[in-house]
Amino acid sequence: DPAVIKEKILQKYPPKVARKRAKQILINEALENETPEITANVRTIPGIITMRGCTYAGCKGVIMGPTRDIVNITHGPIGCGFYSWLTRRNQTDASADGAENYMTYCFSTDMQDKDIIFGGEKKLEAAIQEAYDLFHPKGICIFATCPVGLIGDDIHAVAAKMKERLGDCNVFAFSCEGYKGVSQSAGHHIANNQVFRHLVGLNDEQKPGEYKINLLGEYNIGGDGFEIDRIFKKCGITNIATFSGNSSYDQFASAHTADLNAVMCHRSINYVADMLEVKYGVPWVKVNFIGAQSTAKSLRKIARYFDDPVLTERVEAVIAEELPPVMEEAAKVRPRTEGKTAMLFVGGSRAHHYQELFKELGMKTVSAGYEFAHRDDYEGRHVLPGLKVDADSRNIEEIEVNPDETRFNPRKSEEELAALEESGLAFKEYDGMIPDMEKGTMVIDDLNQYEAEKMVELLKPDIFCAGIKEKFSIQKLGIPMKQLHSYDSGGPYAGFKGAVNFYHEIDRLVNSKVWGYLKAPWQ
Ligand code: ICS
Repeated sequence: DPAVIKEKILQKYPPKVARKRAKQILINEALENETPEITANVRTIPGIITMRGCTYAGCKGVIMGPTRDIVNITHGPIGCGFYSWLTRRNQTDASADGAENYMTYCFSTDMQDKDIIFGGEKKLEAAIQEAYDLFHPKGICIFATCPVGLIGDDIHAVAAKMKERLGDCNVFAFSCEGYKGVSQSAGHHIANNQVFRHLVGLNDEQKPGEYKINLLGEYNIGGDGFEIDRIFKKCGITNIATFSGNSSYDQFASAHTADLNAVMCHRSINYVADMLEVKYGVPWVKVNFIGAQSTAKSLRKIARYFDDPVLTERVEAVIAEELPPVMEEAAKVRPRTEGKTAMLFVGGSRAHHYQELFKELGMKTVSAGYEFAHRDDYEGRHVLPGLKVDADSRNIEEIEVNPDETRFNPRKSEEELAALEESGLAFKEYDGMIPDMEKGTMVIDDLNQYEAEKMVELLKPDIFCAGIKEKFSIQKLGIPMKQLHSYDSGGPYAGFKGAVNFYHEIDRLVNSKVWGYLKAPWQ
């Protein structure tokens, strides 16, 4: 009984903490057409070992990290740069002629005590100059870490000064101090704002190709983006820019020339989707390429938008060719996975998206939650108008965007959009994770170490999915653990080929005999 489980988890806390956590632990008992309310995007209670990361991680590591030809300089102690350096296994393809790839380097000002005391601006200036002299990149981005905000280094002034001095290099900075928001999520927003302000729209050149889209919120972890691009190519869909897996400076600069934004990770990039729509007139739809059926559904969504029989036919042909063998593979694995249970605790999207792959294996997600997503990612975007702005969210800049005087160009007329909506294509819409989960399942926001272990003890799932901080504590409980941030050493798991990889990986994990030999502390 989930109510008893919730009670058992809360028992351990002091009353005040229990009251707060109770609002973030939700038993999914949605009535028809009604989603229960959860508390999200609030501070972690001090003393609790959260699964979350920091604002700098969300800005530098998540949004800007996967771009190969921008030099990303961390202004701060060396650890911040080091731990955000490719640990997420975001891949890139730099095989094209003249393509630059700086992702294999870790750039940092390596702040020392004396920089904290006397200021680090000169050191930052020197670092930008050194990076420029070595690589002559198109762009250099500067990222603030906690001490930078505390001592008051003006990274934006340094960036502006260096941009002017260098002449042919776009230098801009992010005030993404780790403590700036309650989680990584604030860093996404800060990154979205600055990329939109300083980079999107710089290249007006029309790229060749038909059916031009941007794929927003796909970070090419374990090569996911490569598989999605393979499918797009086969369908004849042109991907102008991915934000930001396998991306380049020029992709960002050209993003406003696409005719549709397909939003994969709603949490991290919805700001860019909204800004592109307001300034340039590009509509957006939600997609999900995790799960073979979801992939087919998302391709059909894109085809419906362009509303061209040529594209629709090609998309249907690709689905007819690629989907059946994937479902055959699922059917082969299913007898060994059917009825097994999973728990998914990942950042802001995957805890939802990966439930699709488990469904294809006949597995049930008994509990899931996000580290840092907002209420709209749980309950759907209809809650947006009612969201309270608190001191922490007010701390993150909202930039005002207006239609571009010369380049605003609505891709579809009001009537066309209305007709598409009528036919079932929802624009600017995301229904969130909760409505997709079965009744009686548990949805937990900002899960912590203690709760993770308690959940495993009480519900004994067949697999637990989270990140590196959880990996070994869970495995020591005798439960197989799959990292959904970095995919351990696996992937891709997106698209059609990725789904097959995932089926085999989960089959291997949940049916391994080794876990039975482990003794959990309660045994
Ligand atoms: Fe989006 Mo880890 Fe993405 Fe999501 Fe985001 Fe992070 Fe990763 Fe996780 C992410 S952008 S780094 S889908 S690629 S910050 S796995 S919300 S926590 S679930």
